[in-house]
Amino acid sequence: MREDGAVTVELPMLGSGKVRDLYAVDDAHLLLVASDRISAYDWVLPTEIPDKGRVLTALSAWWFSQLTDVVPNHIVSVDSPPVPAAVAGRAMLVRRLQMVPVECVARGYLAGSAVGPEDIEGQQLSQPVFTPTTKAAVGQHDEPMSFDDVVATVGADLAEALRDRTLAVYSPAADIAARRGLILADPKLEFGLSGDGTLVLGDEALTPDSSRYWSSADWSPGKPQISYDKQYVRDWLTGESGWDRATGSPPPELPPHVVAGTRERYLAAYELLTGAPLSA
Ligand code: Q0N
Repeated sequence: MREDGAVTVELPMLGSGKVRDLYAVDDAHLLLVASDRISAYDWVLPTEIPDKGRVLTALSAWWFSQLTDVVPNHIVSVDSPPVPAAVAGRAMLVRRLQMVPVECVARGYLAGSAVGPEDIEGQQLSQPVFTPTTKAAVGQHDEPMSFDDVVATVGADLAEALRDRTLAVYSPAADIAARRGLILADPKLEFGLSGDGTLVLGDEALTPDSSRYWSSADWSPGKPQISYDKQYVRDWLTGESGWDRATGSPPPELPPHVVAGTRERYLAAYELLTGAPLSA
């Protein structure tokens, strides 16, 4: 491990997102690594959150296992070889898929840019809606796609399958979250096709980085809802820290108490959902 805590994985890197990295293992497998990096307000913050990568990888793997009857997924293993020791616990060995270039959102509640002028921030929709977006490159924003846009991109059959599978995943996932006192507002799913044309759930799934989670007890439509995990760090950034994000200057380092508080929230979200603490 390097002095700054970064690790090198001796595999060809295929891509890197704000908080995750993807490596090639062989013709049929990839290694998807969740880092401890955290993003907020479109920035990757300069301070890492210890255990965040392990929490998100374990949570994603847990969700995949909860949903095996609803959708096949790309996971092969989380902790067995050939996962390099340097990324143990936060790397997922996955089957290589042909990814579908659509971000599939199941929207049960309105939040963020989905809130129109006539809408109430945080309101529940009478039924969940498929609201796909483009997959933007790093630094760009995903743009809404109409269903016809999806049809034009992937064809009618696949567009319908994406919509149906996305909504089919939402219903049991939202029920599971609700039993633990959490609202799953708008999960974003990525699908791929396996060699035989089967639609497979890929990427990370149903983590707080890819879906808004709200505490049911605190839900109060008409104002922005408190995100379970990141609100703490956002509040510090826009308050106490003195950072003025309007100037375009990068966010400051997080002080130890904010790192600790944020880490605890990620661990608590994992424990609340799965019913067990993350193993050491
Ligand atoms: C894949 N992404 C997007 C940056 C980009 N199972 C798979 N097979 C083939 N390709 C992909 C997967 C998966 N998952 C997914 N790009 C390629 C997401 N990221 C992930 C992290 O790094």
